Amino acid sequence: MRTQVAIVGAGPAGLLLSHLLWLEGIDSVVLEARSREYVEARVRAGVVEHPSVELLREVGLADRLDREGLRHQGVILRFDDADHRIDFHALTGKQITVYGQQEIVKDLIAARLSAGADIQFEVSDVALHDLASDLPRITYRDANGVNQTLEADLIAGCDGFHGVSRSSIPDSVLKTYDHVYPFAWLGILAKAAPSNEELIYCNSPRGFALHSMRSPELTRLYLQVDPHDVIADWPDSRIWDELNARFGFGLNEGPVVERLLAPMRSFVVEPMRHGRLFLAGDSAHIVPATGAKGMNLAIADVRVLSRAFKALLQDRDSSLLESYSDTCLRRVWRAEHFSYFMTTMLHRAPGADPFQQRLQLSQLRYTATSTAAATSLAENYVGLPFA
Ligand code: RFL
Ligand code: PHB
Repeated sequence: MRTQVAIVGAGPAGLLLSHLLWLEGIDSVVLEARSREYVEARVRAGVVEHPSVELLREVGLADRLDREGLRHQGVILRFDDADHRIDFHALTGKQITVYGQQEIVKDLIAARLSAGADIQFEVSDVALHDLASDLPRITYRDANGVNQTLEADLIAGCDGFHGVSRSSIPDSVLKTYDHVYPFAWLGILAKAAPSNEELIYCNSPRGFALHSMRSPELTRLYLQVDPHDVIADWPDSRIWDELNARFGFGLNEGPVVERLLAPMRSFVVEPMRHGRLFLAGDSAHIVPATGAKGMNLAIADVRVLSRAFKALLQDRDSSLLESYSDTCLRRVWRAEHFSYFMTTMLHRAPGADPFQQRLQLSQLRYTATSTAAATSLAENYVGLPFA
């Protein structure tokens, strides 16, 4: 088998890249380890930033997002038992859209399949070969257990943090930046009406909590927990008690339909390329979820990558591919900084001394009361313009 671009991973990065290439008349094949049902049901991101929404609209993928997405013009920072609203619209003229990542994934899969795309689900033993040559290829076993070889001009590694693409690059080629936080997030999806119209990021003496949502009937909630906790430590009653204690008011409660534990990590590899393999999204970088940037970065990466692939394949111009990694890393490091800032401002680090706690409170008060500080948070949160 041969294609122009082989894409490993059918998350937001891989599927959107395949769509953007198709719009330019470039063929791709997407290889995905999981089933279609699994990737369409995987609950993850919720916040889509302004530039991501504009891009999805431009490329014909936002009909349902525009109908069902919830437009939010601000978020609440809650500390000292009081709400402090950051008014994105007043500060930046922009807003965010709350629309589940798995809805974007469903929309992308539907659009790709109706255009006749080749997305192969449930593949295994994916291995990348000859990346430094002009004839890279991927071997894998298809869903029927048959061994296959896919040759391509270019390979996009969109297979997330635990994928095979990044680990196919020799260690000596990559510089890795890694920071692990001393806490994790316990997330739940509950069949309950949201308790507030907007997101609430809450810094309480008991730890961080976040109130988000997916629809007028579904609330998404997160708690800062110990990274060694397991889900079994958190029966529903303990989750609701802790949420109510941290927010300081009674939330609307309902059956918990989904739960997860997510470690908090910052991670970047440089460069996001080796020979004919280009990394995009979580395969190259991870941010703690407090800034709501991971999926948005994946979208920004493949916007740059699709243009660079087109320049090479159609115009024989390699300059955009040469600068791909540097171009993406500028945005990645801004998001890394913003996510670190939000995370350290809002969580209680175990063992933080009173001096650090006073600094944190001062930063929260300054952000909530200074137009300059609030604007900085707002412009990063709604998403800086694409370069
Ligand atoms: P994904 O979504 O992980 O997709 C990678 C795909 O590759 C497949 N795969 C393989 N396929 C073939 N062969 C292999 N060897 C493979 N190994 C893996 C996987 O099955 C999968 O289908 O990466 P992508 O496309 O780069 O997208 C990144 C986003 O998923 C991620 O950054 C976001 O979910 C992060 N995130 C958030 N991002 C936002 O922009 N806004 C948010 O509000 C937000 N909230 C969140 C989040 C992530 C969270 N968790 C669970 C870590 C909230 C949470 C709790
Ligand atoms: C979510 O709705 O899942 C969500 C919202 C904001 C974040 C992270 C996750 O910062």
